[in-house]
Order: sequence, then C-alpha cells, then structure tokens
Amino acid sequence: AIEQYFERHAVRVPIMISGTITDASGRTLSGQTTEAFWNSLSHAKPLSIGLNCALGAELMRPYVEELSRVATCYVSAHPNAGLPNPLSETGYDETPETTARLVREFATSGFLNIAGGCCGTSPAHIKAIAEALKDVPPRRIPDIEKKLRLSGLEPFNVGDDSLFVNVGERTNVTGSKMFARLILSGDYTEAVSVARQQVENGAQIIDINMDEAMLDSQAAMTKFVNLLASEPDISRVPLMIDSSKWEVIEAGLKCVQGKAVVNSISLKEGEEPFVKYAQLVKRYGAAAVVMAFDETGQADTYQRKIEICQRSYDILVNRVGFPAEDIIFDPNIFAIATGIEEHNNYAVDFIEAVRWIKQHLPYAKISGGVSNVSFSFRGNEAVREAIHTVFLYHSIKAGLTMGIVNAGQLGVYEQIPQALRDAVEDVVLNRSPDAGEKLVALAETVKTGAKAQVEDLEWRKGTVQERLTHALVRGITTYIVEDTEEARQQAKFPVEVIEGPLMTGMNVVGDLFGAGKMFLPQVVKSARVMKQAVAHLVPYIEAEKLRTGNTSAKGKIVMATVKGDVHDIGKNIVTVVLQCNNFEVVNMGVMVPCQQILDTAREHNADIIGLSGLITPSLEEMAHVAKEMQRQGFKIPLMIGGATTSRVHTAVKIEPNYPDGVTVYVTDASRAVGVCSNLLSTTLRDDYVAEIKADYQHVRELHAGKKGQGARYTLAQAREHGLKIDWANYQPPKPTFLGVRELRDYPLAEISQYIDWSPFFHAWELSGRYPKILQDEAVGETARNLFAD
Ligand code: B12
Repeated sequence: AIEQYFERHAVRVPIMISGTITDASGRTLSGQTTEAFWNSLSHAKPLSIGLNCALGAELMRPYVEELSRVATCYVSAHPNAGLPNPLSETGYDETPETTARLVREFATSGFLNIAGGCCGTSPAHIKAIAEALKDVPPRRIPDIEKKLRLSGLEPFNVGDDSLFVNVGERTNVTGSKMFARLILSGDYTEAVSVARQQVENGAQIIDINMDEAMLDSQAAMTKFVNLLASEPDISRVPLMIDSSKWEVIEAGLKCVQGKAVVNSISLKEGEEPFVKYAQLVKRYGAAAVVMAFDETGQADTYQRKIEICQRSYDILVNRVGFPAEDIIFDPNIFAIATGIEEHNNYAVDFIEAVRWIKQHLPYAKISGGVSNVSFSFRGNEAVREAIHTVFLYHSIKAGLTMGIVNAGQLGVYEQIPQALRDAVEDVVLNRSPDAGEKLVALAETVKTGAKAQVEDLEWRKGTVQERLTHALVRGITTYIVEDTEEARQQAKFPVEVIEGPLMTGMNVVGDLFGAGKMFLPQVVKSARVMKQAVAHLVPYIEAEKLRTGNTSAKGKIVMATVKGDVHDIGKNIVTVVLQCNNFEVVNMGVMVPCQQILDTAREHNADIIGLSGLITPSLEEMAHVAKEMQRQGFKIPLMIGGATTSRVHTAVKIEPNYPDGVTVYVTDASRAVGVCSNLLSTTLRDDYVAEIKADYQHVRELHAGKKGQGARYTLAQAREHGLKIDWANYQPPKPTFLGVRELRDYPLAEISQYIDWSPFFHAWELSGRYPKILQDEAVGETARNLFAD
C-alpha cells in the first residue's frame, strides 16, 4: 500500500515501522517472532524498525536486542511505563526515572537509535529518557551477511553454508492426486493435514499449487493459504506460492504475512512482463524462483540454461534492483533414461548448470523439481528413489540449494545396493550410451515390494548393534523395541544401551547427514526411532533406581535447548541419565527463549541450569544466556552441552560473560552426573570450581596466544597509530586489463609455493605461522617432521 501511494503521488518519504510483541510468548499478535517480523518487512527498506507498547521496557529488552542484531536500519523502542496496573492513578506504575534508567540500559548495550515512550508515559517520562540518553552513542548498524531470509511465523535463513533445503511438494494439485482430490471435493480440513504432515516430516518450505482446470484456482489459493495462517505448527515455515498464472500467485501473496517465495517468473513472455512481475514480487516482499525459460522455450542444454540464467540475473539485479539473494534459479530438471538419445545428458546439463550458477551469479540460489528426473520409471518406486538420491547427491555437491521433493522418496546414497547405484549413476552422469537400457533391464528385478522384502530379511540377520544402526539410519520403527530390549538384556545397566549402541547408531546418522548422504526428512525419522528406543528404556532405568534404593533428590536442574535450536535427543538423554542418578530435572524442551529459562530457574529455585545446542547460532545464544545470568544477578552454575559446543568455545566465549557464577562444558551425558555432583557437593565444590576456572583461564590464554593477541593499545594510542593516507595526492594505479582472465594449465609447482600451511599446523594443534613455525624453538622439530611426512 505504501509503495502504491508513493508511486501514485510521485513522492517518497522515509518509512518508520514499529511493531508490538504482545506478551511473554515473544511473538507479535499474529504469531511472528521478532526476526521473522523483520524478515517479512525488510523489503520496505525502512528508515527504522522498532517495538512499542504491550510490555514495559524490562520485558521488552530481549526483543529489542534481537531486532538490533538483525536489522540493517535504525532501531527504535517505545516501551510502556511498565505493565498496566488498573489500581495506579495513571494506569501504569513506572516513574519517569525508572523508565529512563531501563531505556538507558538498552542504549548503553548498543541496541538503540531512537527512543521514546508508549502507554503510561508522559512528557516527564520523555524528558527523563532524553536526559538519560544525552551522552550515549547511537547503535551502529551491523554488517549483516547477505542471505535468502524467508519467514513464516519463524525466520528461515538460507546462506552459502546452509544444508540442502527440502521444499514439500505434496500440497500441489498437479503433483499429488490425493491432494487434488481433497481440494476438488472441498475437504480443506484434510488438505491442511497434508501440509502438516509435510512440515512434520522435515519440509522447511511448503510449495502450494492450485493449477487445476476444474478449479477456481484463485479462490482455492486464497482459502487454503488463509487456513494455513491459523495453524501455527504449519505456518511457522515459509510458503512457496506456485502457479503459472500471475493472478493466482498474487492471490496467495495477499494472504501470507511472512516472506514467501514466488514460483515462478521467467522470460517466457519476453522482458517486459518479466520486469513487471519481478517488480511486483519485490513489492510484495517475496523471493522468486526464476525458471530458465525464455521467448524461444525452456532451456534444455547446459549452454541455454546458463545463458538464460545470466540474462535473467542481469535484468533482475541491474534493471529491477531485485536483491540477488532473493533470486532462486530453476534450471529445469527433465526426465532421463527416456530412450531418446537427446535426453541422456539432461541430468548432467542440470548439474553443470548448477555448478556454473553457483560460481558466476553471486548470492543467487538454485532449486528444481526433483521428481521429474525419474519420470520414465513411474510405477517402480525403488528405482525412482535411487535416481532421486543419486541425482540429489551430485546436484547438492555442485551447489543445489533446495529442491521440491517428496520426502518419502529419498533414500540414503550409501545404502543403495551397489549394482543399482552404479547403474543409476551411469544414467544420471551419462557415462555410457546404453546406460538407460541397462537400468531398464535391472529395474525389472528391483520392483518395490520384492526389494523391501529381500532387504528386510538381510538386515535382520545382523548383530544387535548393526540392526539398531540400520533402524536409526533407515528410520524404521518396526523392530526398534525388540532390538532395544535385546541390547538391554545384554547390557549390565539399561542406561548403557543409550550411551553405547544407540549413540553409535546416531553417530552414523550424523556422519551421513554431515556428508550430504542423508537428508533432513530422513534424520527426522531417525530422531523418532531414537525416541522410541529411549522411551522403552526409561521404565527399566526407573526400576534400576528403585532397586538400588537410591532415590533421594540430589539437586534440581533446569534443562533446555536454547532458542532457535530444535535438537532435543541429546538433552533428553542427559535428562534421563541425571534423573536415574536422582537429580530432579525440569526439562523445558527446545527453542526456549533465554528469559523463559531464567524465569523457570527462579521459579523452581534451581541449583543448576543446563543448556543444550547443536547448531552454530546456538553458541551465540548460550553466550547470551550467560550474559543475562550475570546481568540478572544469578550465581548458580551453568552447564553447556551439545555436539557443536566445546571446551574452548565455552572457555573463550561463554564463561567470561558470567564471572559471578561458574560455567562448565560437559561432553556427554555420563559425565554430566559427575559434574553435577561436584557442583552441588558441599565438600568438593570449591576446589572443583577453582580447578575449572583455572583451566578455562589457561584455555583462554592459549587461545589468545594462538591469535597473537598481546597487550592492547588504548583507543587513543590506536588512533595515534592509525594509518594516515594522503588521498589528495594519491593517484590510483590503472589496472592492466578489465574483465576476466582465465589461466589454464598453470604449473602446479609454481602455485604450490603460495600455499599457506598454517591452518594445516593448526589442525594438528601446533600453534604458529608457517613458515616461521618450522624454526620454532618449542614445536619446530615436530612441525618439520610433520611437514616432511
Ligand atoms: C538428529 C539431528 C537433527 C534432527 C533433530 C531431531 C530432534 N528431535 O532432536 C532434525 C532433523 C530435526 C535436525 C534439524 C537440523 N539440523 Co541437525 N542433526 C541431527 C544429528 C544427525 C544428530 C544429533 C543428535 O541427536 N545426536 C545424538 C545426541 C545424543 O547427541 P548430542 O546432542 O551431541 O548429545 C550428547 C552430548 O552432546 C551431550 N549433551 C547434549 N546436550 C547437552 C546439554 C547438557 C547440559 C549437557 C551436560 C550435555 C549435553 O550429551 C548427549 C549424550 O551424550 C546431528 C549430527 C551430529 N553429528 O550431531 C545433526 C546436526 C546437529 N544438525 C545440523 C543442522 C545444520 C541442522 C539443520 C539446520 C538442518 C537444516 N538445514 O535445516 C536443522 C536445525 C534446525 C534448527 N533450527 O535447530 C548440523 C549442525 C551444524 C552446525 N554446526 O550448525 C549437524 C551437526 C549435522 C551436520 N554435520 O551438518 N537435525
């Protein structure tokens, strides 16, 4: 509306946005988190974004902090004078001095550019705020990495380091007969449950398509998207509005509150409509899938794919001003092994186009409809699954960002029987002219039902460890209780089954996932298998506790996976193990905001707080929790765990934020018991804490040494030493040439002289820079030997 107004009236004035986090859930009234709110609105390029009303400054703090971390414009805060109090004369309790003190703290923490007051504040409050902020420098707008930043109720950011993104394809009337039937018969309730299944099975975006001749597609899109909006467990993920008709896309865009993806626009009808639709997509604040399609048709060869993508990119970025990071190319996935020779290279052309786009079109993302590739094998689900798995494996390696996939039709690359995998790989990579025929012949023997039965018999013959690992990797729950029980009978204590065979299996899952050989929907299934296994063991663990008569509570621990992180298996295992050892644990679940953890710890009078986190952003969140514990006057120990955490990170980044307490990194569940016992023991505690503190101090010194950080200059001294450049007399050198120069067949011997081996030595924990390290007094000899090896 604002953009339309600007256009119609030929004016442009700055936009200032303020939103409201309505209550302690930390969400806007329509359910968005702060970052999702920013992702949905950043396309307006506002002068400022901020929060006002509903909460007093104290409760508003975490959300202002989050906004200041993500927003690339100024940040404002206009809190109420505390929470409403109907008994107070003004309706609110806070005096001007209190509000001003709280707002000043925001500003000194670097969160604010603009401040003011909302309900309950008076001219006296504003005056006090102005006075309190007089000498505080404004927030500096941070440098924020360019990513595809989508949102539903929650943010979903996709950068170069993200894993493959699964777009759920089942809510598409052209791709799913079942969904089409539900929509055509008006059974929207069931249709919504299809969307829910997609999200539960690991879809991170859901594609919605209503292009069906017998349907009023515009009305169906509006109705369905509106229905999804009232289902928070579905609408937490972003939507992909998919249609070949602009009116249907627009109908969808009008109903989404988050930042959606439009699927798709292209040069099919020429440049003018392309530019027009791109401008509209940009105005609606969506990202766009751009098909490799131009006036002459859909690109099928490598050359055509990259030419069209380059041309589309140039028009979008240079003419429309479309953000490059919001472009998602779809270079067309076509069916292979069709028996037609020209089709044999389709998969290779796609994979190579992906590689080229990744290298040449900065920040652009790449997607594709994966099921198309195996179309020739309709009816043979086993072969289709193998083709999808192999095709995705190679495409992801080349740089494919996301794909529209049927999560149920993805296998594990490593686990495709060798003969089938080779035959499929020959077809996908077009390694021999008769590859297609050979696969067709082999396909006859790999019919779905038969394959499943033979495989069943095979894997059931393995050892209990092999069976548990297989079940975890394949996500099979059928025999998990039986196998877990067998492992329990072999173990001395039931808890050993978790720490032994089940963890071994999860590690295999972790390795395959990390190597891109398993995909998210499959890992979701693994997690379910793990949960069933642990659930089977819990009563035995409880009985063991009763048997040993060891039941008096040793202390109370509040345990949570931090905000933004959904991994709960590890935390739950730690919870079970601690409970077995008579600690009382309040398990708060996953994605728990900092303030909620701290409030719960207070409410339960907890002795220890335990944080779990498995993704990199959780590390920062944990550091934040530590900082808040310090700021809010906590003294109780903080325990840190989860696969990406480490002793070094805890010592360097977390512990210094909480000097009044003790912060301990714990590698695994079994060690958690010893750590908690030490921390709560009246006799051992002081020595243990002193030991941890000394150890972390040592780790910090080592770390600083590695980074070459000696004593620091004061700000004045640093300025004194600042580089002074005489720009007035500076003559910029003229480059010898413009454009790209390719150096082919360059002698490796010459390049090898420029390799910096320092990271190699770091990996071996020898600290120092290459080549100086070779002469180092302490580690020189070891370094020389290692280098020679
Ligand atoms: C299962 C899993 C999932 C499942 C989680 C299901 C669930 N209900 O928990 C699903 C599929 C949902 C998932 C999602 C994602 N995942 Co994941 N996932 C894994 C996987 C394969 C196993 C994790 C696990 O459960 N391990 C088994 C448990 C028992 O081990 P653990 O958690 O480390 O716990 C032990 C100890 O660490 C310790 N411990 C743990 N917590 C605590 C806490 C305290 C207080 C203490 C004392 C001890 C302690 O005790 C436990 C037992 O000994 C790992 C791979 C791996 N190698 O870890 C990736 C992994 C963690 N995931 C990863 C990623 C990237 C993701 C996604 C972002 C993928 C995506 N593209 O969307 C999303 C995350 C979304 C989000 N916002 O959180 C990456 C993280 C990389 C990084 N550095 O950021 C990993 C490492 C995979 C990889 N190599 O890339 N994932």
